[in-house]
Amino acid sequence: ALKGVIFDLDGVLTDTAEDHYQAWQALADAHGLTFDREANHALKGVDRAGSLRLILEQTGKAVEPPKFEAMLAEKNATYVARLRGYSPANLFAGVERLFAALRAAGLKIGLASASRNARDVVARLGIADAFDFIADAGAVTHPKPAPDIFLACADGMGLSPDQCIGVEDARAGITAIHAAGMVAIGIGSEEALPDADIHVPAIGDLTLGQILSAEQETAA
Ligand code: G16
Ligand code: MG
Repeated sequence: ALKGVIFDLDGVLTDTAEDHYQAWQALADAHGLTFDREANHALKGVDRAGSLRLILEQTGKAVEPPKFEAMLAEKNATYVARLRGYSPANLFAGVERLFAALRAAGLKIGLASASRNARDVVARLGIADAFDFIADAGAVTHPKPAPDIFLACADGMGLSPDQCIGVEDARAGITAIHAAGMVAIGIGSEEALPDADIHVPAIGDLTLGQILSAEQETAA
């Protein structure tokens, strides 16, 4: 039976996905790398180093490790500066209502973000205390699309993977949820997330009823 729901952060609970994009765009512009909003889709849910590798591949450019590390730091500095403006007003509509419904149903709530800034973001959003467990992206071996962060989150909540369901807005994240043996709820269109088990346009549209029936359909 379902015992826990594990949420992605960027693009699911708040719109940091846009700030990640703007920070990568600024880095690309400063270094003459080929990048735009379209190319950014491939980066969603992908960790920091993996994202830069993708951008460099697209440009057909290689950089030495010290320069690579410096570019990661530069992107993160831009991103962190953008986070300073974050407050509870940046929490997507409907998140608190959904969390309250999950709690009332006795379900645990977990966070499985690829972001090393995740703790800071949820603190700024005012929801740090809403989670039974926040998985540490810095502590897992393989980033999404590997299952590690979702498995670590289930484990941290004291649950087995088959007792959990995952919520994601990125293809890499949906793949990670499935690799962890969990049902995957996609926030976004069927075109954007062809592998998700069910789709809702935004987190505010997701109900406890949908979560429970998604779990049952796939378990049957
Ligand atoms: C997020 C974003 C990615 C970002 C990654 C790492 O993952 O979707 O675009 O590259 O975190 O973030 P940071 O550079 O802050 O460590 P998620 O899993 O929350 O969607
Ligand atoms: Mg995301």
